[in-house]
Amino acid sequence: MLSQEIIQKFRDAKFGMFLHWGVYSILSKGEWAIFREKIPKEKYKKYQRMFNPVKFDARRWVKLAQDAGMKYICITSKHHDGFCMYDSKYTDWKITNTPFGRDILKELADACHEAGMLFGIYYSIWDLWVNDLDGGLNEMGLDGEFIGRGAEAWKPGKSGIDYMHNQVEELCTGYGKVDYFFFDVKRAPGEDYNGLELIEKMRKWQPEMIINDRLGVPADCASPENVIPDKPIVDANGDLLLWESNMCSNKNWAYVHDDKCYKTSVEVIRELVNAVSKGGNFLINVGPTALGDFPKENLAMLKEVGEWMEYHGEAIYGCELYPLGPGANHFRWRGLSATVNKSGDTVYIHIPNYPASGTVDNRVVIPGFPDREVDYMYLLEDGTEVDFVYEGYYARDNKSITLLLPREPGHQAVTTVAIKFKESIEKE
Ligand code: JFZ
Repeated sequence: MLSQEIIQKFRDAKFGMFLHWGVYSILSKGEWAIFREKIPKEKYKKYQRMFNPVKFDARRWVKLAQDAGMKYICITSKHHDGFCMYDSKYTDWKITNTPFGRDILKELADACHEAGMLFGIYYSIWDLWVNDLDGGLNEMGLDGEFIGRGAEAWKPGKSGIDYMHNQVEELCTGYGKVDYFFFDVKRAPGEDYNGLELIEKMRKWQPEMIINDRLGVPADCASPENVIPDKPIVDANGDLLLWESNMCSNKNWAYVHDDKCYKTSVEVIRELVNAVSKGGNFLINVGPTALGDFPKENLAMLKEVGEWMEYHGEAIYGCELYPLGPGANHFRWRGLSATVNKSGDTVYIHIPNYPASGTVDNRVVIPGFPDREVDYMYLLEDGTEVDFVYEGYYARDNKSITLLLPREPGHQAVTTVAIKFKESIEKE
C-alpha cells in the first residue's frame, strides 16, 4: 500500500482535467464510435492516416488546466479502440504512425513536469485489436451490450494479459514521473488480468503513483463516474477513502461536434464543491477536437472556473470535509456544504445560487459549532465582513447560527463564507 502521505498529496490536489482524445475524435461520435457505428476494423484504419492535430500544443493545454485551478491532468494513452496516443513498441496502431508523428503522451508528460502539474495516464485494458484482450468488444452491440458469448463468458487470455502488462510497463517507465494511473475497466467477474502482480510491478516502476480501482483488485482510489456520491466514501471502519468523481463536461467523453450540452462554469464549480465537501476529488473531462483544440464552450468554462478558484482556492485545496453538528443533513439537503482547512482554524460555508437556495432574504442558517465560538466571518470573493447571530432552527440549544449576508447576490456559482474562531486567535 501507498503511504498516507502520498495519498494525502493527491487528495489535496482536489481538481483535475480528464482528456479523452484519439483517432475517434475525427469521427466526432464519441470514443465508442467504432462500436456504435459498427465500422469495420479495416475501414477504421483510415483514421490513422487522417489524424493530424496541428493545433496540439502540450504547454498550452497544461496552462489552460492550470489557469482553471487544476492540479493534475489525466489523458487517454489508449482507449477501447486500441489506438495508442504514445509510441508503443508493441503495436503499429499508434500516434507515431500518423501524419502527425509525434508522441503526444511524451509532450504532455514533459509539459506537466515542467509546469509542476501532476501527470496522470488513462489506460483501457480492453483493446479491440488485441486477441485475448478485446473484452468481448468484437461482439458488442449498439449500446455496448454483448451479443456474442456475453460478458459472463468472456475471459482475457495470456497473450492479451502479457500485451497489457508490457504496455503498462512502457507507460510507467518511459514518461518520467507518473502521479496517477487510471485503469478502465474490469467489468465482468470472470476477468482476471493478474492484477495483483501488475500492481506490485507498478509500485516498483512508480512508487508514488496513485492507481484507481478499475483493474478489479484492491487499489488506491475509488472512481465513481458521472456522479458525486451522496456521502463520503469510507471503508468498513468509517475512515475516509481516497475517491475521485470523473465527469463529462457535456454528454460524451470524446469530442462530438453535435453535442452542445456543455456544462457551464457554474455547474462545474458546484460539482467540485460538492465533491470536496465530501472529501473527494473531482476530474472534469474535456474532449479535444481532431485538430487538437479545446471546444470553445470548454475554454469559456475553464476560464470562469479559474476566476472563481483564484479567490476560493483556499476553501478547496488541502481542505477536508467538515462534519457539522445536529442539522447537518438538513443543511446539506438545501445544497449547502462546508469544508475546513488543514490547520482547522477556518471553516468555509459554501452557498450555491445565493440568495436563492437555503436562504431567507439575505439570511442563511447553518448548524452551529458546539464547542467553538465564532470570532468573525467574511466573503472570500471580496473580503466583505458577514454579520451573524446565534439563532436559528437547527439545534434547541441555540447553537445554530444565522449569517446575515449582504443584500446583493454573491458569486452566482457558489458564494463562500470563511469563518474564523476565537480559540484559534488566542492560540497565536
Ligand atoms: C468507461 C469507458 O467505456 C468510457 O468510454 C469512458 O472512457 C469512461 C471514463 O469509462 O466507461 C465506464 C466505466 C465504468 C463505469 C461506467 C462507464 N462504471 O463504473 O459505472
